[in-house]
Amino acid sequence: MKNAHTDQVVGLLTQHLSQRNEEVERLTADLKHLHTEFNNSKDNFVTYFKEKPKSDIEVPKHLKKIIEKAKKDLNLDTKNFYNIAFVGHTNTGKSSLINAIRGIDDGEKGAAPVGDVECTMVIEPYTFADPQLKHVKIYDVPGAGTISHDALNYYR
Ligand SMILES: Nc1nc2c(ncn2[C@@H]2O[C@H](COP(=O)(O)OP(=O)(O)OP(=O)(O)O)[C@@H](O)[C@H]2O)c(=O)[nH]1
Ligand SMILES: [Mg+2]
Repeated sequence: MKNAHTDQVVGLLTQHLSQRNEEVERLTADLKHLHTEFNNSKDNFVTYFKEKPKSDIEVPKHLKKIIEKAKKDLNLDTKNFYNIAFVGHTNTGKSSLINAIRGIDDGEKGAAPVGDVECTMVIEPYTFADPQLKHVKIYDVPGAGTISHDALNYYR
């Protein structure tokens, strides 16, 4: 009787373990897939940006003045760099996203400051340690919808 009971318990445990194993195998396959996708995206990113821009940006006539001012104020070099800005409402994760893309933790030296209260106060450029991305600058921009940056003017 005792043996039959033990056999039953062992049987149930074996079945449980086998189900868990299948789950782990499924998750491992998913992770591998995500890893491959991530690497492919990163390769595409690097391939696209590794050479400097072929030409300077084309500025529509009516924006020439404002672009010239922005270039001067931000020391913006559109001939040698791809300049990418992250804009959006405050507290929506712009700075966190920049840190993630650059592969550094929030709070690490050189990371964009991250926080729950209006955090980024001035436009700040960030570069990549990877020499293949030496022609890319990403700009962390203050968020909209605050007293200092009201949403209407911000998006304009
Ligand atoms: N749950 C969750 N929280 C996030 C995510 N990304 C960022 N956060 C948190 O959201 C808060 C604001 O993140 P920031 O990256 O500073 O947001 P921001 O858009 O740069 O904010 P401003 O500089 O004020 O414009 C922080 O507490 C982050 O930890 C996310 O994907 N999910
Ligand atoms: Mg920010």
